[in-house]
Amino acid sequence: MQKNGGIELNQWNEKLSAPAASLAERQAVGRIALEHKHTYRILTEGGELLGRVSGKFAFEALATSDYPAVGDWVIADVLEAEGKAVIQRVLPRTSSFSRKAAGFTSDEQLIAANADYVFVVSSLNRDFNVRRIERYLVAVADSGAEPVIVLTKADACLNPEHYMEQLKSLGDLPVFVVSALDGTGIEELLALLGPGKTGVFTGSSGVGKSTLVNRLIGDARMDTGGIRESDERGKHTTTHRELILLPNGGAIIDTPGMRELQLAETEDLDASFPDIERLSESCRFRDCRHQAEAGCAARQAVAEGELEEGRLRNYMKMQRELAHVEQRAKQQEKLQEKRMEKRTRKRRKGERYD
Ligand SMILES: Nc1nc2c(ncn2[C@@H]2O[C@H](COP(=O)(O)OP(=O)(O)OP(=O)(O)O)[C@@H](O)[C@H]2O)c(=O)[nH]1
Ligand SMILES: [Mg+2]
Ligand SMILES: [Zn+2]
Repeated sequence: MQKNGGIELNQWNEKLSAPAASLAERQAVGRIALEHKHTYRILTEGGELLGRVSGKFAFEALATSDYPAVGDWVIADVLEAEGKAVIQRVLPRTSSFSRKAAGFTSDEQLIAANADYVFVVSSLNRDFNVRRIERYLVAVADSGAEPVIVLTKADACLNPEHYMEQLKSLGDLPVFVVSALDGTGIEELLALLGPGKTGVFTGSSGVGKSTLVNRLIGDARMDTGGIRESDERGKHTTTHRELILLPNGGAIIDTPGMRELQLAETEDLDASFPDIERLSESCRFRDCRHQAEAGCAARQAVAEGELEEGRLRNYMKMQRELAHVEQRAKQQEKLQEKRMEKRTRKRRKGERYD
């Protein structure tokens, strides 16, 4: 049953049936489809609602990631007459795909919650960059979702093999070659996104994420934009993350193209670079930085053509970034502690004069 663009709950996560059964009167389970200025568009069985978090929710939320994100399942009080909702609770996430928030914080920004697949989307043209894909894979690795590589614009590419070849160094990953124009690979993508499954498109601006969403739903629902001729980069057409229901029961989350994906503190390179981690064990020095140290097994593997130099460099670059983010997080923690101490001291002083 789908009414008013409503969502059929029982085909989704089985875990949802429990909270759905214990709902209070005038409460509903819903899924966050969009967020704009702290207002959320929520898909429920009864249709779409606009909602905000309750005062208690806002009071208790400590980090940005405590707030609902696109893809989240929530429990909300429904104010039927107004078509509005007040979000009380976010249900436990099965996955969270995030990045470091912009600026000096070490805060994480949730891109999508409860996705089964993160589709790392790249176009088969000059904008293709295997090292960029490698970086996205690090962010997917600790998300709880499965990474899938999607190569777009197959219709405009004479030699997809040239690009496929470069992906080999990333290990064994599912790769889809698609075209939103002539329909190549669309059925295969849809097959992954059956009832109860959610995917999220991520990748640079202009790679064709929104065009692909439109093709998947067979409707020009998302705005799409052109690309610059000079470098085939996009114009940042999509500005909001949005979850869209697919006719065959799945869901896809479209996201704005990113300039560069910033790694969050929690990220760990081991999972994405098992080859380099393995080599490191044979380096003479335990804390080898694989730069100019004697007896470096990683360098030797590069010299022998067993490891791509670009891959090793990318690994080292991300290692430096993560060290930096971690340091910043520690500094912030200390600052926070000091603030709390000061507050407690002030309060005690106050008490004495009471
Ligand atoms: N030839 C060809 N062009 C495509 C295809 N898919 C998308 N494009 C074109 O690529 C351009 C960018 O497409 P969008 O879908 O807006 O790209 P996007 O990834 O959503 O970009 P942002 O929203 O900025 O992140 C548009 O001009 C599309 O027409 C395709 O399969 N083949
Ligand atoms: Mg877009
Ligand atoms: Zn080494």
